[in-house]
Amino acid sequence: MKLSVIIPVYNEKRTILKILKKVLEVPVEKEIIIVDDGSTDGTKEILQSINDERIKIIFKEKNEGKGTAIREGLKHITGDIVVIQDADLEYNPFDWLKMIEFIKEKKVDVVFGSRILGKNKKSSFVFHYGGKLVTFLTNLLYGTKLTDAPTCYKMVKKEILDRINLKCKRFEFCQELTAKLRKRGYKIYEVPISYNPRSIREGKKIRWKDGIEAIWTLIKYKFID
Ligand SMILES: Nc1nc2c(ncn2[C@@H]2O[C@H](COP(=O)(O)OP(=O)(O)OP(=O)(O)O)[C@@H](O)[C@H]2O)c(=O)[nH]1
Ligand SMILES: [Mg+2]
Repeated sequence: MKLSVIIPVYNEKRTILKILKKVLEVPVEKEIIIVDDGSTDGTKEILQSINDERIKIIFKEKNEGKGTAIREGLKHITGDIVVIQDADLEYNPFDWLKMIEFIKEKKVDVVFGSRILGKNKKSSFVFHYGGKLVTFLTNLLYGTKLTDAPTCYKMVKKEILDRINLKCKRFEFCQELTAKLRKRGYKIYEVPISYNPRSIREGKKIRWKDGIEAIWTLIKYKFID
């Protein structure tokens, strides 16, 4: 089972090489697709200097958001299962091993990595409770029993993604994918993962407006597709 890793990146010069090194170290058959979203802080130049046949890099001219970058990345994948990896160091790619094991052993299609089940240090107040609210609404609207709906680690079989038409532009990727998986009847399982939250000062780009968009996305896709 080959894993396709999509790394959307925007202005992450401090962490991009560190996370890439970790991603390469994970002992699993994989392809790595980085989508640079018009970075202006030097990330683009760092990526341009990489010459490694294991890594495919797509450069977008202008910044259009994480969701657009992921959709671009999805056009290039050839693996059997897909995961999104942020270009910061909040998530640990070695957690994929547990997730892949779960998919293989239990013969399931979708596994989310839960930061809540993983008993990690909490993010700052707004991010922590914002995440809880999004999880609560997801469970309410889509009949799930998730503990961490907005997790970045959503591992899905490619054949299922092929049946889903995503329209997201920014961070609402998470909610659109969850909503559409559920509307097509897929059960979502969770495994505990580790999480090392960063602050806005350390480069976090998500804001309260993205929380509103997340909630709106959950409501919208309940009624349309
Ligand atoms: N392609 C692209 N990536 C972005 C953009 N904004 C943020 N990212 C990337 O998305 C990832 C997550 O951004 P963060 O700011 O850490 O936000 P987060 O709270 O971890 O976000 P989620 O995991 O998406 O809920 C990082 O790898 C960023 O570089 C953007 O405009 N375009
Ligand atoms: Mg992050």
